[in-house]
Amino acid sequence: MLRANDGTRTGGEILVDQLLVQGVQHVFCVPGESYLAALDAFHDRPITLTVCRQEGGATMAAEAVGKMTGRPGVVFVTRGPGATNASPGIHIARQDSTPLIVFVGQVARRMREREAFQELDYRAVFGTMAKWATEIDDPARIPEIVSRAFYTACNGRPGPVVVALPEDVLAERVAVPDAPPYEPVETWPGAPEMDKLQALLSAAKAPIVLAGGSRWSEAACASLARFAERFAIPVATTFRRTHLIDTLHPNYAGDVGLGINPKLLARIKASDLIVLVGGRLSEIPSQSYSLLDIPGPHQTLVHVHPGAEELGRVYRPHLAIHAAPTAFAASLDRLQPPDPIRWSSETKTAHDDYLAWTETATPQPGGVNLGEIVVWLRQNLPEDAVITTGAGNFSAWVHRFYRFRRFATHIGPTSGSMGYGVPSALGIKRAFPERTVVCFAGDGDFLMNGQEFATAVQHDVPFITLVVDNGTYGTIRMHQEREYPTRVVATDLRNPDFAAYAKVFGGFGVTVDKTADFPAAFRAAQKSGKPAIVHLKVDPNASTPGLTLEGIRAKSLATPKA
Ligand SMILES: Cc1ncc(C[n+]2csc(CCOP(=O)(O)OP(=O)(O)O)c2C)c(N)n1
Ligand SMILES: [Mg+2]
Repeated sequence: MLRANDGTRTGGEILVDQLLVQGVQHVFCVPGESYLAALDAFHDRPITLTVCRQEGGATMAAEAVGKMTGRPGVVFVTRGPGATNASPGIHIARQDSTPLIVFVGQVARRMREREAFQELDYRAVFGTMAKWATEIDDPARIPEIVSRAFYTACNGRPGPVVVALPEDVLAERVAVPDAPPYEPVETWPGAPEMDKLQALLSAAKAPIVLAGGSRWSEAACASLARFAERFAIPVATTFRRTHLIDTLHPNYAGDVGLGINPKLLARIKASDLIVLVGGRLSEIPSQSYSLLDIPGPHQTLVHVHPGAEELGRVYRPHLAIHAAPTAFAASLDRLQPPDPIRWSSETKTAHDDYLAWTETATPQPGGVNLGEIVVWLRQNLPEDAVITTGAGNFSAWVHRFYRFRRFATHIGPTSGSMGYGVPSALGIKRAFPERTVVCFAGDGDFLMNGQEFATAVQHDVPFITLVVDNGTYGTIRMHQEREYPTRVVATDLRNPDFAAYAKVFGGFGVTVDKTADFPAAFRAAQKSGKPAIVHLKVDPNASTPGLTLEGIRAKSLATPKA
């Protein structure tokens, strides 16, 4: 490593060495002159740097790695416009409870407070979005602050940390030792809480587990599945957390998100004990806060969450368990099921309801049936394939018909941020090149971060993007037809040829306008070994798996407005 003979290192070197100590292997960035000394330190150090085309994409790629691994994703962006471009990724990490560390350039210390070139006060700008926003004033404190950034991003409810780096702090040389690596802080349930949970389970007639949030692991998911079997208890997953249990597990009851199976909704409402593990039951899974009464649900609510501040925040739980899902799941083995178990046959019905709801694609107008494509993928992709999505109605077919089998195979923004699918696929395929990675993007969604397709080509990261092109911001059109039928405004899209887009960027592109042509197109995309786009021409009238735009419009016109 580049060290001066006097034992000093630049702030940039200290910083990147500290990332190595913390076990960081992948960093995403868009370069800036504000952090040249840190960039220079990457030159000689064994961290894989992925140079992106826009900071939103870079930050989402890093966030996806954080989501997948439970360890902080790391991104470097320049000051001012770089930082504001990064904000959607920071917001996703916030809402999705993902550990993320964003290093941002800053003007030199001697220029601060003059509104120097691209100067921002990051503590103020990200104060309500990040878990912690700070600035390093002294290169000798870099190890301390980076260590704290890792602890803060990961402990309790994980989230984003923003660390601003004044240019001269990075260039200054000091002699300072590295800090030791962070150790994840586990939060265990106490014996009294587990005893109370035992008593509640023993008294329940119709219990259900809702699994969500972050701080899960493969082992925790296995423990949850074991508990589900021993207790014959149904387990549902919350919005975009479908990967927390094998969907073909006999106790799996379905996805509590947008377009929920009405039978599952009724089942949760009729349950007498809800064990909510890891999630917050926020607006989308709670069906706009209508699922449980606020603040006091009429069902008995057990809320297990790693962030103490989330317990009792919206729902007043009968039993609050301050624990990470990892530790809670590991504690489940010591609970004993009642004998006999009163709800076994209901659990079987719950899984049968899930299977029936997802078995066969619903009919759709137009030549391409997205549901049939998702069913084909679920039958043909390896179990550990990772599916990423952005936001838009196209994702409803993925939620309904894809059957996730393994932990961390479903990577989507619970925050509903468009533009997430491509950069998250980039981040995951870059960090896990052996995995098959498939991105679902809407036509609107894709072009919010489609520039990162160039990053995929540059770094040779061959994931496959399915661009679901219905020529509209379909979700908003759906809302428009419901609220203001026939008054279409600002939702039509005139699109490029997305297959040609892939080709001119140096990737593989193919267009599909008939469902039957999809398998061959997908295989050709795989065979190309290149980043690929399969351009799916979908009928705009196919609004959701269960509704057409025409149907939504007709219903709205027939309903007198209050
Ligand atoms: C960053 C961002 N901007 C705007 C929205 C609002 N929004 C939600 S869905 C949607 C349309 C999505 O269009 P498209 O990607 O084409 O998917 P479709 O709904 O047509 O399947 C919009 C504009 C959002 N969720 N995120
Ligand atoms: Mg669309």
